[in-house]
Amino acid sequence: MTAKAKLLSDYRSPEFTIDQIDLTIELEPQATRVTSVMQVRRQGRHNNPLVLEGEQLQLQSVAIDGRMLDATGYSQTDTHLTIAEVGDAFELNIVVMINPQANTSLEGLYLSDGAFCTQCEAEGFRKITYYLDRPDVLARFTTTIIGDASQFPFMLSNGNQVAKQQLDDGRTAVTWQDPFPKPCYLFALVAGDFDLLEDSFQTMSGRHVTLQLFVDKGNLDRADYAMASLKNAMAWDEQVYGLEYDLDIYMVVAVDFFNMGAMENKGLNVFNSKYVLANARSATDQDFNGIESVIGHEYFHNWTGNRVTCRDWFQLSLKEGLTVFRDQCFSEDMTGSAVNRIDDVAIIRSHQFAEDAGPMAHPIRPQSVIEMNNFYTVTVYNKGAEVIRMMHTLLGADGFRRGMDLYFERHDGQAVTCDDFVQAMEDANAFDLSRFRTWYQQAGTPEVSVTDHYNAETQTYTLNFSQQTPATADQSDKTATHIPLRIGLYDDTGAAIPLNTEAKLTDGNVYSLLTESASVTFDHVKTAPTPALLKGFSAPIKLNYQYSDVQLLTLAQHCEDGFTRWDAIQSLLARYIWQIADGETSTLPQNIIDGVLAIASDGEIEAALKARLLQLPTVNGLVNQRQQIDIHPLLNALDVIREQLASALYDCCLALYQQLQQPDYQLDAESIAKRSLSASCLGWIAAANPPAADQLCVALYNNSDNMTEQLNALTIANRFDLASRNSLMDQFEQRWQDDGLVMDKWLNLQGCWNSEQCFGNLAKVEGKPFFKLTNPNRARSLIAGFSAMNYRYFHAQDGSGYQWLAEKIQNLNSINPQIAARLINPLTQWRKFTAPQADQMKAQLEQIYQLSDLSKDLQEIVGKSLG
Ligand code: 0A1
Ligand code: ZN
Repeated sequence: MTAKAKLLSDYRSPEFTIDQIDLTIELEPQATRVTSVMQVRRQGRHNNPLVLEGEQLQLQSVAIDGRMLDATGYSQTDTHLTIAEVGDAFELNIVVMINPQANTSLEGLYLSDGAFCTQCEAEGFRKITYYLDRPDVLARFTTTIIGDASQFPFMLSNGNQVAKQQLDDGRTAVTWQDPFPKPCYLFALVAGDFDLLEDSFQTMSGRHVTLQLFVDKGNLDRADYAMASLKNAMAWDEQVYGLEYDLDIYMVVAVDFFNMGAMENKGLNVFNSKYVLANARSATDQDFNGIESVIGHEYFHNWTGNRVTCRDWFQLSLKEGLTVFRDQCFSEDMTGSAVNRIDDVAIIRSHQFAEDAGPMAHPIRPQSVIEMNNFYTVTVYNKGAEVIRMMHTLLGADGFRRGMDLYFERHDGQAVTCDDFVQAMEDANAFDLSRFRTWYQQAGTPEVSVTDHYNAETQTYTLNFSQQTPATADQSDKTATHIPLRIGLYDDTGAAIPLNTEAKLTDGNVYSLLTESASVTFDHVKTAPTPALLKGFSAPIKLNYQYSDVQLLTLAQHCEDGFTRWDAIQSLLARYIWQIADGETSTLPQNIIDGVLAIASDGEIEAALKARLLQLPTVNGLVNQRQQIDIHPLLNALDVIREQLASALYDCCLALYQQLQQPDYQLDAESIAKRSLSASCLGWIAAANPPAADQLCVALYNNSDNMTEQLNALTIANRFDLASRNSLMDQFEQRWQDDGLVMDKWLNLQGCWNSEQCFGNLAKVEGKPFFKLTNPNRARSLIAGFSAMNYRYFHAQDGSGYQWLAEKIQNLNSINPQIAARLINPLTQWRKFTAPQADQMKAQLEQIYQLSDLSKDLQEIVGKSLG
């Protein structure tokens, strides 16, 4: 059956609402009984029947106000239960049976390594019982869980535990009550045996909140960082937004089988264990950062998502864009470093720009959706966060806070739209955001082209801007949007020139480009300047200005804005990578090599920033700069530049590497920065002198006691296929084979092994006992390691890389459609590539599209890619 799209423009408010639901869930792996008692009310004047959503449910009984309905009283399809004759207010009692053990989609109620667990966002509650499964129906939930307490010592749900009793048959019944009305996507249930880390937090008004972190048995020594991050997040939200936690208990459960990062269920967050469990021996600095940001993210959702939720799923960015922005600010404040911004921008440029230019292009507020799970995207999340950040830039921190205050004052307890959010920002600041709203309607990456003119006589400097958004797969006509450009001018020595202009600049020299074209003139400019036009990446756009190499070197060496420095080097290197790929030149000019070397040896540059400044452009970032790519010449050009720079940087990097060694492991910002720069140096050493790097990798692997350094050694041995690569990989496997989360790192390295042997190797790795396609973390590590990071072999000339991925997708289609739809992404980009790659990729997609049981998730994505 071909799936049908739902449209934002078809939104209608619900015909019925549910004020209260009392759920009783009797746990049994293959036959769980779910009884729900709902207080239902008709909304408005109509005589329509009550239509409830429900999937994969075995209906046992339906009763209204205590009266059983026979089969003539209702009708059922695969997806709905319709009850024709209902009053204006009534009690509806429904009993269904479900099979959690057979649920490999990890949506609804399922088993994660023996523990019961739910995932209801976006539309998973309908796999638990019949319901009005939409976010604008807010009910008070009471949940009674019945099960064997010896098997499931912890039976958890949202809110506060209000009762616990032993039943006559030996089972235990635990009842939870959530005082806050909520949409069903925030419902959660967990039952299992865990180790518990407990702590508490005193809120700014003096209330005590119990904090509980549930982890798999034996993992308590990996739970402290998550707990500390939670307390930091709670304090941060009070300080920055005046937002306090609102229940007496906050629970976090870490599970091994989870499709995404984590889920903000009210009072009971469920986390992918990857974003909870960490200690120095088993986790990298990057893992710790990920934990801090995801713990923060889910906590911040309590206000931006739960207290104020979405009217419908098209408004997903209302909660996600805003909450990503909040977690990014939180991480920036915790690390106090400019490099967070660089790393956030890198995600936009490598991944979001690709989505915006590809078959799945959609605005941050999509207008048409077939499978909602396909819209948990970098566009909705990360571009959504950039859109919120632009409002923050335009309104300033105080103005943004005023807008947030008004938003909560107006909408606490409601299900609202993105427009309601923008309206609050606008009203609180009397700031016109009418043009700005385009960001919610238009897909595609705006391109701003800039020319300039310096008049030495009048000492004036003029910048001419024009903007244009290319047509996207979903929309052809685009209008001009509101683009904040944070500008700086620099003289030849790199000194900043004060900005004098009649044009209106907001706080921090931000110019609002509102029309298709506009000009700004600056006075008292004594020499022709070098402009920085998008400081801090003030808008998620592509900026075109014909910089000279010398201007870019000036910005790279002197600009006070870390992002601009990084961006300048990236632009310079990208320019020559393309020239080499196109056969226009074969070398990097000496002044650029010298410039990069000057940065590497500059003792003033903070280590974390230096590590970023020494990065080569990513393949994805480069691919996003052009319409069509001949991939192998591009990869070869990157190798040429890498080798050239490496031989120039070798001595400097070797010296730096030695200086950066730390006697013992610490997890503070400075130590992390040193490890990151040290890894970057090791990479350059490996590119210049593999045998020397091999020795260093072996020494680093054997002498360090922390995962960050060991994985750095392994990553470089793997990327440069150094002599010790196989023996280090074997050692690692021996040591960690029983630890799935750690083996994810190894699986990922196997996937991106830069070696001709990688194909035979993949088959071997798939046969390992710790590799399971049913576990999303395992599947993603190996599959995305290969297809999203191993460019040379994924794009192998004979198409075997594409075929390998297509086989995995076909298997995952029936196991876990959501994961299949994510992992197929590299194939869907086929139009970007020249022949023969494009045809080979397309052929694989066509085969997948023929599958008889193709999921809705894949139908939407493959259909759009081929369409
Ligand atoms: N709201 C969660 C993300 C999430 C979405 C869907 C899921 O399963 C289908 C799971 C989690 C967040 O933003 O953290
Ligand atoms: Zn979120």
